[in-house]
Amino acid sequence: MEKLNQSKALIIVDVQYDFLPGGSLAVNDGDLIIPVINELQEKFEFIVATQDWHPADHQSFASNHLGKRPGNMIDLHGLDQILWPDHCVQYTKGAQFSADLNQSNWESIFQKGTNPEVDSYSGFFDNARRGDTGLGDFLKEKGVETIYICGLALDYCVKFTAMDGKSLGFDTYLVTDATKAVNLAPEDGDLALKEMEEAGIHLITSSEIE
Ligand code: VGL
Ligand code: ZN
Repeated sequence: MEKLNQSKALIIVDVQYDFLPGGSLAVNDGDLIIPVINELQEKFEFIVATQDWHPADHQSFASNHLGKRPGNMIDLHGLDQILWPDHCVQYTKGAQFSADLNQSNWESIFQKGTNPEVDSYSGFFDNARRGDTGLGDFLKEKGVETIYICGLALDYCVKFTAMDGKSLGFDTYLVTDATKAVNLAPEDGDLALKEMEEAGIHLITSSEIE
Protein backbone atom coordinates (compact mmCIF):
# COMPACT_ATOMS: atom_id res chain seq x y z
CA MET A 1 0.00 0.00 0.00
CA GLU A 2 1.32 3.41 -0.95
CA LYS A 3 2.12 5.64 1.99
CA LEU A 4 1.58 9.35 2.01
CA ASN A 5 4.41 11.80 2.24
CA GLN A 6 2.08 13.77 4.48
CA SER A 7 0.49 11.98 7.39
CA LYS A 8 -2.46 14.32 7.87
CA ALA A 9 -6.01 13.85 6.63
CA LEU A 10 -9.10 16.05 6.48
CA ILE A 11 -12.42 14.40 7.37
CA ILE A 12 -15.49 16.29 6.12
CA VAL A 13 -18.57 15.20 8.07
CA ASP A 14 -22.09 15.13 6.57
CA VAL A 15 -22.23 18.33 4.49
CA GLN A 16 -25.53 17.18 2.98
CA TYR A 17 -28.64 19.11 1.96
CA ASP A 18 -30.80 17.92 4.88
CA PHE A 19 -28.35 19.55 7.33
CA LEU A 20 -28.26 22.82 5.39
CA PRO A 21 -30.80 25.68 5.45
CA GLY A 22 -33.99 24.40 3.78
CA GLY A 23 -33.23 20.79 4.74
CA SER A 24 -35.27 18.63 7.12
CA LEU A 25 -32.69 18.77 9.95
CA ALA A 26 -31.17 22.12 9.10
CA VAL A 27 -28.24 23.60 11.00
CA ASN A 28 -28.60 27.40 11.19
CA ASP A 29 -26.01 29.05 8.93
CA GLY A 30 -24.67 25.59 8.05
CA ASP A 31 -24.10 26.80 4.50
CA LEU A 32 -21.63 29.45 5.72
CA ILE A 33 -18.99 26.80 6.42
CA ILE A 34 -18.95 25.49 2.85
CA PRO A 35 -16.56 28.15 1.45
CA VAL A 36 -14.41 27.72 4.57
CA ILE A 37 -14.21 23.95 3.96
CA ASN A 38 -13.41 24.48 0.29
CA GLU A 39 -10.47 26.70 1.21
CA LEU A 40 -9.40 24.26 3.89
CA GLN A 41 -9.32 21.44 1.34
CA GLU A 42 -6.52 23.26 -0.51
CA LYS A 43 -4.27 22.56 2.48
CA PHE A 44 -4.73 18.79 2.35
CA GLU A 45 -3.51 16.06 0.03
CA PHE A 46 -5.68 13.49 1.71
CA ILE A 47 -9.41 14.13 2.15
CA VAL A 48 -12.31 11.83 2.99
CA ALA A 49 -15.99 12.54 3.60
CA THR A 50 -18.72 10.90 5.61
CA GLN A 51 -22.33 10.68 4.47
CA ASP A 52 -25.37 10.08 6.68
CA TRP A 53 -27.22 7.44 4.62
CA HIS A 54 -30.38 6.11 6.22
CA PRO A 55 -32.98 3.64 4.97
CA ALA A 56 -36.53 5.09 5.16
CA ASP A 57 -37.40 2.71 8.04
CA HIS A 58 -34.54 3.97 10.21
CA GLN A 59 -35.46 3.77 13.90
CA SER A 60 -33.95 7.20 14.67
CA PHE A 61 -36.84 8.77 12.73
CA ALA A 62 -39.79 9.89 14.88
CA SER A 63 -42.06 9.00 11.94
CA ASN A 64 -41.28 5.31 12.50
CA HIS A 65 -42.64 5.38 16.10
CA LEU A 66 -46.37 5.76 16.64
CA GLY A 67 -47.20 8.90 18.62
CA LYS A 68 -43.59 10.15 18.82
CA ARG A 69 -42.25 13.48 17.65
CA PRO A 70 -38.79 14.79 16.77
CA GLY A 71 -36.91 15.59 19.97
CA ASN A 72 -38.58 12.78 21.98
CA MET A 73 -36.24 10.22 23.58
CA ILE A 74 -36.70 6.47 23.31
CA ASP A 75 -34.75 3.38 24.33
CA LEU A 76 -33.48 1.76 21.13
CA HIS A 77 -32.12 -1.72 21.90
CA GLY A 78 -30.65 -0.47 25.17
CA LEU A 79 -29.31 2.88 23.93
CA ASP A 80 -30.84 6.30 24.56
CA GLN A 81 -32.02 7.60 21.21
CA ILE A 82 -33.17 11.09 20.33
CA LEU A 83 -35.79 10.95 17.61
CA TRP A 84 -35.09 13.01 14.50
CA PRO A 85 -37.14 14.23 11.59
CA ASP A 86 -36.71 12.00 8.53
CA HIS A 87 -33.35 13.01 7.03
CA CYS A 88 -30.66 11.81 4.66
CA VAL A 89 -32.79 9.02 3.27
CA GLN A 90 -30.73 7.02 0.78
CA TYR A 91 -30.88 8.33 -2.82
CA THR A 92 -32.97 11.40 -1.94
CA LYS A 93 -31.88 14.98 -2.60
CA GLY A 94 -31.51 15.58 1.15
CA ALA A 95 -28.84 12.89 1.36
CA GLN A 96 -26.73 14.44 -1.39
CA PHE A 97 -23.63 16.50 -0.68
CA SER A 98 -24.03 20.20 -1.36
CA ALA A 99 -23.16 20.98 -4.97
CA ASP A 100 -21.22 24.00 -3.63
CA LEU A 101 -18.81 21.69 -1.84
CA ASN A 102 -15.69 20.80 -3.81
CA GLN A 103 -15.73 16.99 -4.05
CA SER A 104 -13.03 16.62 -6.68
CA ASN A 105 -10.14 15.61 -4.41
CA TRP A 106 -11.80 13.09 -2.13
CA GLU A 107 -10.12 9.71 -1.66
CA SER A 108 -13.27 8.01 -0.48
CA ILE A 109 -16.73 8.45 1.04
CA PHE A 110 -17.77 6.55 4.17
CA GLN A 111 -21.52 6.05 4.57
CA LYS A 112 -23.09 5.54 7.98
CA GLY A 113 -26.51 5.01 9.52
CA THR A 114 -27.42 2.26 7.08
CA ASN A 115 -28.50 -0.22 9.77
CA PRO A 116 -32.12 0.74 10.62
CA GLU A 117 -31.78 -0.56 14.21
CA VAL A 118 -28.93 1.66 15.42
CA ASP A 119 -27.98 5.29 14.89
CA SER A 120 -24.52 6.23 13.77
CA TYR A 121 -23.19 9.68 14.57
CA SER A 122 -19.52 8.89 14.19
CA GLY A 123 -17.86 8.31 10.85
CA PHE A 124 -15.97 5.39 12.40
CA PHE A 125 -18.49 3.30 14.39
CA ASP A 126 -22.22 3.11 15.05
CA ASN A 127 -23.53 4.32 18.41
CA ALA A 128 -23.37 0.77 19.84
CA ARG A 129 -19.71 0.66 18.66
CA ARG A 130 -20.44 -2.58 16.80
CA GLY A 131 -20.66 -1.61 13.15
CA ASP A 132 -17.39 -0.24 11.72
CA THR A 133 -17.40 1.84 8.51
CA GLY A 134 -13.77 0.93 7.75
CA LEU A 135 -12.62 4.54 8.01
CA GLY A 136 -10.14 3.85 10.84
CA ASP A 137 -8.38 0.99 9.01
CA PHE A 138 -8.41 2.97 5.77
CA LEU A 139 -6.61 5.92 7.39
CA LYS A 140 -4.12 3.67 9.21
CA GLU A 141 -3.30 1.72 6.03
CA LYS A 142 -2.52 5.01 4.32
CA GLY A 143 -0.16 6.04 7.12
CA VAL A 144 -2.39 8.84 8.41
CA GLU A 145 -1.53 9.84 11.97
CA THR A 146 -3.20 13.22 12.33
CA ILE A 147 -6.81 13.98 11.49
CA TYR A 148 -8.62 17.29 11.13
CA ILE A 149 -12.41 17.20 11.48
CA CYS A 150 -14.93 19.67 10.04
CA GLY A 151 -18.55 19.66 8.88
CA LEU A 152 -22.00 19.16 10.40
CA ALA A 153 -23.20 19.00 13.04
CA LEU A 154 -20.67 20.00 15.71
CA ASP A 155 -22.72 18.65 18.64
CA TYR A 156 -23.50 15.27 17.03
CA CYS A 157 -21.68 13.72 14.11
CA VAL A 158 -18.61 15.98 14.21
CA LYS A 159 -18.13 15.45 17.95
CA PHE A 160 -18.60 11.68 17.78
CA THR A 161 -16.24 11.39 14.80
CA ALA A 162 -13.57 13.40 16.61
CA MET A 163 -13.97 11.43 19.85
CA ASP A 164 -13.73 8.07 18.07
CA GLY A 165 -10.77 9.25 16.02
CA LYS A 166 -8.99 10.29 19.20
CA SER A 167 -9.82 6.96 20.88
CA LEU A 168 -8.32 5.13 17.89
CA GLY A 169 -5.02 6.90 18.51
CA PHE A 170 -5.12 9.63 15.87
CA ASP A 171 -3.80 13.04 16.86
CA THR A 172 -7.12 14.82 16.43
CA TYR A 173 -7.92 18.45 15.56
CA LEU A 174 -11.37 20.04 15.42
CA VAL A 175 -11.49 22.94 12.94
CA THR A 176 -13.72 25.37 14.83
CA ASP A 177 -14.57 27.77 11.98
CA ALA A 178 -15.46 24.90 9.63
CA THR A 179 -18.26 23.42 11.73
CA LYS A 180 -21.62 24.52 13.19
CA ALA A 181 -23.82 23.10 15.93
CA VAL A 182 -27.49 22.19 15.53
CA ASN A 183 -27.98 23.36 19.17
CA LEU A 184 -31.21 21.60 20.18
CA ALA A 185 -30.32 23.23 23.50
CA PRO A 186 -28.49 26.55 23.00
CA GLU A 187 -25.39 25.45 24.91
CA ASP A 188 -24.86 22.14 23.07
CA GLY A 189 -22.18 23.45 20.74
CA ASP A 190 -20.14 24.91 23.60
CA LEU A 191 -20.54 21.73 25.65
CA ALA A 192 -19.33 19.68 22.69
CA LEU A 193 -16.20 21.84 22.38
CA LYS A 194 -15.51 21.45 26.10
CA GLU A 195 -15.98 17.68 25.98
CA MET A 196 -13.62 17.39 23.04
CA GLU A 197 -10.95 19.53 24.68
CA GLU A 198 -11.17 17.42 27.83
CA ALA A 199 -10.61 14.33 25.70
CA GLY A 200 -7.37 15.80 24.35
CA ILE A 201 -8.70 16.94 20.99
CA HIS A 202 -7.05 20.15 19.80
CA LEU A 203 -9.24 23.07 18.77
CA ILE A 204 -7.80 24.99 15.82
CA THR A 205 -9.00 27.54 13.26
CA SER A 206 -8.42 26.93 9.57
CA SER A 207 -6.06 29.91 9.25
CA GLU A 208 -3.73 28.26 11.80
CA ILE A 209 -3.32 25.16 9.62
CA GLU A 210 -0.30 25.06 7.30
C1 VGL B 1 -26.55 14.02 12.45
C2 VGL B 1 -28.39 13.82 13.78
C3 VGL B 1 -28.80 12.69 13.10
C4 VGL B 1 -25.30 14.78 12.11
C5 VGL B 1 -26.92 12.89 11.76
O1 VGL B 1 -24.78 14.65 10.96
O2 VGL B 1 -24.81 15.51 12.98
N1 VGL B 1 -27.29 14.47 13.47
N2 VGL B 1 -28.06 12.24 12.10
ZN1 ZN C 1 -28.80 10.72 10.84
